[in-house]
Amino acid sequence: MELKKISIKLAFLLRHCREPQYIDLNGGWASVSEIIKALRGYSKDVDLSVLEQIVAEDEKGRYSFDETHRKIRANQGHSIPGVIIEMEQPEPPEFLYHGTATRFLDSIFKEGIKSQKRDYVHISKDYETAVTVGSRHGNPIVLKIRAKDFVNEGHELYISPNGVWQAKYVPPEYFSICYPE
Ligand code: HQG
Repeated sequence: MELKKISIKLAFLLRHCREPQYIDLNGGWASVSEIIKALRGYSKDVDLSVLEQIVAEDEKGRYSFDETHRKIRANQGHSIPGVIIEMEQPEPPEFLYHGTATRFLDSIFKEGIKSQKRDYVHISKDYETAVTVGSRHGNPIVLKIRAKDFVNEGHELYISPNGVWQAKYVPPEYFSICYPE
């Protein structure tokens, strides 16, 4: 089985799988040997070196090992309730971006940007990344978020270990439609 497909299964196990419960909620870590066992159900060739290659080559840095390589986790994107990944809260740039699809706009402007099934709303550092994220859902559109004001006015904004900005919720007063310059 090609690495891309194994990586998709790995993302499912580490971020979304409820049954069986592999994940230590505190830190989001899973045992590498358990994960290898589970992935062998899909491809009998999976071993530590395959996981090491996936972790090293993932274009978004989705996963990391602990220092012993006995534990592995997804750095963000979980839907498993209660997973706590320690995240930093650096000073944000003035603006950040959220990519979505045009069909969600009415609802987003009414309700704000919600995390939906995931633990956090994912926020991109640039317009281009946001277009890519939004395209996954249909006709993309980018919302420009007043990130500095958001934080200065008491809201929490985090950055995941692989550099994705995240918030629990973004109220409508902090964003507007962003058109390319
Ligand atoms: C939308 C990928 C209606 C929201 C990407 C989004 C990203 C609303 C969708 C990461 C809404 C949720 C996350 C509201 C939010 N009404 N729709 N009030 N509030 N939405 O997939 O941000 O490959 O959970 O705009 O690169 O698209 O998984 O989030 O369109 O970084 O590593 O509801 O997933 O990374 O969709 O993507 P998602 P997302 P990975």
